[in-house]
Amino acid sequence: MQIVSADVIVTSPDRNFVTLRVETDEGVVGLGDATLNGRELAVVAYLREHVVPLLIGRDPARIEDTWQFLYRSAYWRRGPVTMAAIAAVDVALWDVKAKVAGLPLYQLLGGASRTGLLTYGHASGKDLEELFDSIRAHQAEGYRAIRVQTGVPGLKSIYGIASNATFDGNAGKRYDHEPAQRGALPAEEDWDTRSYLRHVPTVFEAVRAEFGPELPLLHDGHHRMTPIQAAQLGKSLEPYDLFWLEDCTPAENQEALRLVRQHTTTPLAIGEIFNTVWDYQLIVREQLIDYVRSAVTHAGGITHLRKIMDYASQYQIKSGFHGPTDISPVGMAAQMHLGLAIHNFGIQEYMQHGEATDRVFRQSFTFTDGFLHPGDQPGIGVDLDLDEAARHPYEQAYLPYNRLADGTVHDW
Ligand code: EZ4
Ligand code: CO
Repeated sequence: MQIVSADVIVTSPDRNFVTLRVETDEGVVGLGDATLNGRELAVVAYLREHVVPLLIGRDPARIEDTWQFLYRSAYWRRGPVTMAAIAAVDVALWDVKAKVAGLPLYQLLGGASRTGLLTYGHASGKDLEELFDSIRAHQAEGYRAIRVQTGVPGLKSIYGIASNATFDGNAGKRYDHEPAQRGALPAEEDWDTRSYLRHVPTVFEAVRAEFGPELPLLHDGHHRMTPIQAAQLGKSLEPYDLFWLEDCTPAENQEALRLVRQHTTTPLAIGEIFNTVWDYQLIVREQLIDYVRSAVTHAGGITHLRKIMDYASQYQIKSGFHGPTDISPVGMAAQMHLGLAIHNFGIQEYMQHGEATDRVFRQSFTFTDGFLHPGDQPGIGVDLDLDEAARHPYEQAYLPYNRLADGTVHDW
């Protein structure tokens, strides 16, 4: 079999998505997600200009060889743009292979290790009342684990709080929670770590008092703390028994987590902005984390994320794959198959996409009582409606950024 075409499709139903669509001489179609939130067109150019010409005529069955060829022949390794592009090719080829075999992808990855994937949803509110309503709404939808983010007194806008979205087709509807905003410039948010560190434990105390000790609770620090501040937060949250504290430090410096780990037993999750196993090398070997936050879409596809998870498994570290709405239905489906197959699955982040997105990407996964299952359609189980996709052209959108009270740019 040969690859005869590889097209990069950019569509913006509720938000921007970049999809690679590979087709073989036997008419088998494979899809891969290449969406890099706020920098989408860089991956489009990388694929169209430098990768697609290399795919034509290749044998789609040679997945590992294609991965190594794209990674090593570029010479310029790693990085979010490169790894998202390679991931898209990788997932598209796994989709083709599984369709040719007539099997859902998870069967080729070793078969199901569980009956479904435990998920967590994003509850948020600017104050406790709004937050409690949001937690109850998520429980009513079936979620059994909840991420909790709230406003901080004195800060105007802050990461993680759902608002009534103004996206086309979703106007006035809550769209939990999409930080990127359409427009020519990124939005500016404000930040004060000391206020945050004082406020967050009071929120978790209130949530435990209202919802009891059983409900698994998660929190995302979104890279804003220094190691010693992160250690302080981890300690102050210990009485509330978090499932995890996510991205407490930026962790480009993996050693930063040593200090955090020395001071707290709050479980740590990190890695949504990492893109290779080398970003995890030290923190896995020294057991400085508990959960891997990478997504199939940003960490080199099924082939590479599986290697990260195999490495992590030696140290009892589990998956917590990144699953915000900027992971497309194609990327979500791919990581559902991987999560179903690996032994060291932990939890899957899951936010529902908007209705317009679901019309562009026809999906076969199920979400029942808080558990996802990718379904049993051959391949990854997603079809792309090209006509629907064409109805939603790309719209520029940026993630926000932070400034401190004195005007200094801070990690967002
Ligand atoms: O900010 O997906 O855990 N989830 C997150 C997300 C990220 C966005 C960036 O594109 O941190 O909300
Ligand atoms: Co995060």
